Amino acid sequence: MSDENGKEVLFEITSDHLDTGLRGIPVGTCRTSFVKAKKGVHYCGYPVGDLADMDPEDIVFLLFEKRLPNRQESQDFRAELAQRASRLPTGALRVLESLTPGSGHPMDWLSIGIQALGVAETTGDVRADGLNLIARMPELMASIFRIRGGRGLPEVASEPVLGLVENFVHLLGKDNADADEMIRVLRVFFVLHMDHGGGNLSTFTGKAVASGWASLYASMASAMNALSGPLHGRANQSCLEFVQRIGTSDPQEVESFVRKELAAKRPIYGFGHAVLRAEDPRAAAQFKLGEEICPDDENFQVIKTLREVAPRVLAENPKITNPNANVDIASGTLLNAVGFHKPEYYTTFFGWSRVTGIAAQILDERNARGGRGTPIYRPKYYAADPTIRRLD
Ligand code: AMX
Repeated sequence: MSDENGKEVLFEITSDHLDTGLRGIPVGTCRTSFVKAKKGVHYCGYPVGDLADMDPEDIVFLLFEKRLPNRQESQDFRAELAQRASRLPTGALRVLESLTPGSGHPMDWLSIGIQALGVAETTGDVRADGLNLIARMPELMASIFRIRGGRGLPEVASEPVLGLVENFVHLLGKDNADADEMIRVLRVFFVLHMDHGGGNLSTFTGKAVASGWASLYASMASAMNALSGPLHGRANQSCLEFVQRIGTSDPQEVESFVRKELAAKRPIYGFGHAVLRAEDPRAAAQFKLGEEICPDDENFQVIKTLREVAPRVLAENPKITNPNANVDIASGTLLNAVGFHKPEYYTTFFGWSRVTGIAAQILDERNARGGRGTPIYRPKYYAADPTIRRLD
């Protein structure tokens, strides 16, 4: 359908769309990724499941350059990231030392840490700032884990040449055999969570703030604050807590637990999605990894049963548009199985990964319209009283 000027009509807006959180309303275009209702997220055209086992650095390159690197480019890009990480203004991380260990949520620390890095060094070049932040995230993440846990800044020197995930694990002081499984799980987690279209709350927030020409760091800190909410990124924390409450992998007992939760009007964590209408391929990729890493883990047994039982029960309610497993069903179980036993940190892993997609999208919007950038965000609100409704 076209309007009187011959422009394609994408969406008809009625008063029913007001106060629905912009749900489904077209806003812009996204060059890094799109989400298909049945097939999930695609990064620059690649189904995310096909990328899950690749080097995270190559996926960072993909989201920035819109193509995978060749072997030489891959090596050069890793070297570039290592070089950027070596210029970390380490004093910025000392801001975290002024916080009381154990206080607040780790996502608050992540946001403060990103802001502090921005205070120490913002170039104003969005690409450089984005890549600097990506390069510096492993040290920031490890510092949050250590300082918030009361152990101070990492005792070992950062070794960015190891790779983003590998350096983080090294900075945690885990250079033993357990580190290999930790690295394996984190690498897959990292790739699967890097981007998810343009309209999810944290990405949208980051781009909205950046549209006023706030710095990349300020925009990213805002995005992380958006991600911290329990309806958004913090669901991965809630999901493991939920799985641990079930405490059995017996199908009948799991079904009865699910029914009781629904009767009590509580969510069945790890199921449902705003956009997807099938099982999330990111869930499938993590189940596959779990079969290799921790097939006998108690929580893994529970989520395997849940994956069979919950969709059938949820599908009995016609209001639930997607009764299938989402990305959060397995991530907490895998992280717990390889040694990350505190669910409150799981959203920081999500945030760490998402920094890449958000930075790449902010860069794309800054470069839009021949370099003039996407205009400052300004959706329209109507007066709540219909008698005085008019355009603002
Ligand atoms: N458990 C219980 N109720 C559910 C449900 C679930 N897993 N999934 C959907 N519903 C309910 C909704 O709460 C809504 O109820 P309401 O009409 O009373 O408000 C109704 O079914 C219709 O919901 P919907 O249109 O199918 O989904 P939505 O876009 O409103 O919600 C989501 C999507 C993810 C918030 C929801 O499925 C949910 O709460 N899931 C459980 C929590 C979870 O796993 N969150 C992580 C999602 C992945 C992510 O984005 N990080």
